[in-house]
Amino acid sequence: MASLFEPFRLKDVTLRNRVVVSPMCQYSSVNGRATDWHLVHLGSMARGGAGLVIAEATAVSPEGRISPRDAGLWDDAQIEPLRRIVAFIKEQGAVPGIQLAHAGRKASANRPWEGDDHLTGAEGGWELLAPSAKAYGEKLPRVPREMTKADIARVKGDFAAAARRAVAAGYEWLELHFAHGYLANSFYSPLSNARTDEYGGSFDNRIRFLIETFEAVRGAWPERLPLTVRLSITDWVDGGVTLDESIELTRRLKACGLDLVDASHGFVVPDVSKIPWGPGFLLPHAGRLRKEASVPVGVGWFINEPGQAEAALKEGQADLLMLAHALLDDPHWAYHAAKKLGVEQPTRLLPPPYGHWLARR
Ligand code: 531
Repeated sequence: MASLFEPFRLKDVTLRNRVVVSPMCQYSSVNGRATDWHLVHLGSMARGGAGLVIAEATAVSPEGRISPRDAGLWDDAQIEPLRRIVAFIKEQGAVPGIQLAHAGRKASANRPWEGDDHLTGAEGGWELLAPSAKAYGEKLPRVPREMTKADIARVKGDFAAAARRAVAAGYEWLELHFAHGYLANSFYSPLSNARTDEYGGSFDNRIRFLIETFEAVRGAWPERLPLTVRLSITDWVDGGVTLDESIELTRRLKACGLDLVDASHGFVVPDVSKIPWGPGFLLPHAGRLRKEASVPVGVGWFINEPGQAEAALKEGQADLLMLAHALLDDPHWAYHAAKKLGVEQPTRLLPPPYGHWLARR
C-alpha cells in the first residue's frame, strides 16, 4: 500500500489519505461571507479524492483581512454559507478544515493580480496593527500602529470567538496561521518585533503572543478535534527566526495541546535571496522538526509528483502533504496519484457519478 493512501488519525478525526488541500486565498468573499466560488473550489478538491480540505486564511476581525474580499469569521452571519460547503466536503468523504488568520502589517492590500500592494485610506484601506511600528517594505510600505496590551487581548479573544464559530459551522480541523509574516509571525520574528515589553526581545517574549493565542483557542475548540498551527519555521534571513528556535516553539505549543505543525517558511520580510528554491526544498527542515519536536508534520512547497510525496512519507519527513499549486493544476490530483502509485481500484476515490464510468474505461 502506498503510504500516501494510508489513513491518518489525529484525535477523533481520521483522514482517508495524506493528501491535503492547503489553505489558498480566493479573494472571492463578500463581506467575509463565502460564495458559490468557495463551494466549487473546495468541493472539487474534495471530490477529487483529498483527505483533508482546509479553507483559506479566514480573518478573525475585519482589520485582520489581507484584502477586502478575504474570508472572515468575525460575525455570526458568516457561519451559514460555510455550513453548506462543510456538508458537501463531508459528503465527498473528506474532512473539512479551516485556517484562522490575522494579517497584521500585511493587511489592507490589493489582490495579487491587482498589484499585491497596500491600499491607501483613499482606496478603502484600513489601519494596520503589528507588534511594532515597522513597515514590511517594498510593495507593502505602510507603517502599522504598534499594538497596545488592549489590542493584544482583543485579538486573542477574536481568535477564540472565530474558533467557536468554526465549530458551529461544522469544521473538524483547525489551523492557526502563525506563518508568512502575518500578525503572529511578526511577533515571533525579531526582524519585525522591536517591542521592549513582555511581548518582544527574548525568545520567551517573542513567542508569548503565539502561546497565549493558542491557549485562548484551545479553550474554545473541542479537545477531541485537531488543533494545528502553520509556522514559518525559518526566516531564511540572518538575525531572523531559525529552525532550532521553531523546534523549541513547537515543543512549547505541544505542551499547550498542539496536535500538528503545518511547516512553511519565510516571508516575514521581503528579502527572499537565501531561499533555496527547488523540488521539495523544505522537506529536510520539516523532517528535523518532526523528529526533534516529536510532532506530526504537514509540509508542501514544490511538491508536484506523487513519487516525491510518497518518498517524503517513507523517509519520515512528514505525515501529510499540503498541496496548493498541484491541486490548482489538477483538482483530481489524489485520484491520479493513486493510479500512478498502483493503488487498487483508484476510482473508489471518486464519487460514483465519476468513478463508476472511469472504472470501466
Ligand atoms: C502564498 C505565499 C506564501 C508565502 C509567501 C508568498 C506567497 N500565499 C500565502 C497566503 C496569501 C497569498 C499568498 C497566505 O499565507 C495567507
